[in-house]
This record gives sequence, structure tokens and C-alpha cells, in this order.
Amino acid sequence: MALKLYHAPETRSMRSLWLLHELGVPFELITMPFEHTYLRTPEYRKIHPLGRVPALVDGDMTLLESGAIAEYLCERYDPGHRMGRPLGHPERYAFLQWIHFAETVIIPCQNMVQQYVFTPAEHRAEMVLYFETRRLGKCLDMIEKQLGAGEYLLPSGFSAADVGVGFSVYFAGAFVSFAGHPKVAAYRDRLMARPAFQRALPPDRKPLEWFIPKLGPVRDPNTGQPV
Ligand SMILES: N[C@@H](CCC(=O)N[C@@H](CS)C(=O)NCC(=O)O)C(=O)O
Repeated sequence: MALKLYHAPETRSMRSLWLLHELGVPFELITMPFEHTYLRTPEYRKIHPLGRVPALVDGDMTLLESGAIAEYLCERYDPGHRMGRPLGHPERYAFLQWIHFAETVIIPCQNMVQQYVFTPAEHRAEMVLYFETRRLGKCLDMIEKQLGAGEYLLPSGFSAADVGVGFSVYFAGAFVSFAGHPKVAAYRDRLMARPAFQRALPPDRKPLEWFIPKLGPVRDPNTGQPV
């Protein structure tokens, strides 16, 4: 099988896995626990020099960065343009913008994981949690506005941009309340109901279970305070 995805469950590589399932192309999945013992081996660092996921191998090409992988998969494996919006499509650049906006949304979440999961409680920085919650809230404001009366980010319907941003919104639900963002809440539910999303979840544990027990209460994204 030419396509090979290196993945750790419920990390950014879930974007690539979910998209591969949406596309229905055959691929080989290499799943690693989200631990340095697996991600930092000399063998894996030959594939990803930083020892991160995702990494996609297609024949003799290796591609890093979930946004680039999404663009590549759409260009190479989506001949009917169900997931992609090709060059010349009126939504091409909005599509690219949202694919990459997915990272703007996940970075505050990543910083919160660092605080809650990888920082001993006595060294946790309340100000970091406050600022990152607020930054995440501003991203949710933008998604709420974009959704308007629509179901997905682009007027033409579901695309790989929803996979990218959708993973971030899925993850964000562990940290913030969506009470002030009802369209984002409905969007998250809609995305999570997709069979391809469900197939991209780990089969052996509940959603986000690997870190939820370590978190504090969800926060209000406007005030940064626990709710
Ligand atoms: N911008 C990259 C970020 C990749 C990344 O940082 N992945 C995280 C998982 S969400 C990772 O592998 N972290 C492991 C580590 O930093 O040790 C992408 O979108 O693919």
C-alpha cells in the first residue's frame, strides 16, 4: 500500500486519519501512543525529525504538517473534489484559509494541555490558562460568525477545511464551554456524528479520555474563568 500515516490517537494526526476515511482511499495506519518512547525513536525521527505526528508517506515522499497533508490528499486522492476546492474554484482561497486556521485554534488548546497534563500542579500558570482560554474564545467567535446560517465553513458544504477546524473544535470542547457559541456547539455535534470521524477515534477508550481526568473545570471563553 503506497499511503502510510503515522498517527497518535486524538492528536493533530486525527485530522489526516479522519480525512483519509472521508476520502475512502486505502492506507496503512501506524498508530503510536502519544509518548516520547515511541515518538522520539531514531527510526521515527528519520521520518519526522521532530518526532511529531502526523507524518504521511506516499511512496518515496514524506509529508509533515497536517494542513499540507490535507492539501496533498485533496489534490492527489479526491478526483471528484468532494473534500477539496481546487485551483480555479471560487472558494479555493477561503478553503486554504480555513485549513490553516485549524492551527490557530489548536495552539491555545496545545498550551492548555501542556499546563494541565505535562506541568506539575504546583508549577501551573493560571495566567497562561486565562490568556489561552480567551484566545480560544476569540477563535470560536470567528467560527460562530462564519457558520452564520450554514452547517459548514464553506457555503458549498462540507470540505477538508471542516476536518481541520473540526478536529480543533472537537478538542477545544475539553477546555471551554460552548454556551455562548451555540452554532459552534451544533457544528461540533454534526461533525462528530460523521462515520469517518467516528472511525478516526481510538476504538478502546472514550473521547478525549487520555487527558480529561487531568483537567480543571471547563472555562468561560469570554471571561477565562471556570464555569
Ligand atoms: N503544525 C503541525 C504540528 C504537529 C504537532 O505538534 N503534533 C503534536 C501532536 S498534536 C505532536 O506530535 N507532539 C509531540 C511532541 O511535541 O512531542 C501539524 O499541524 O501537523
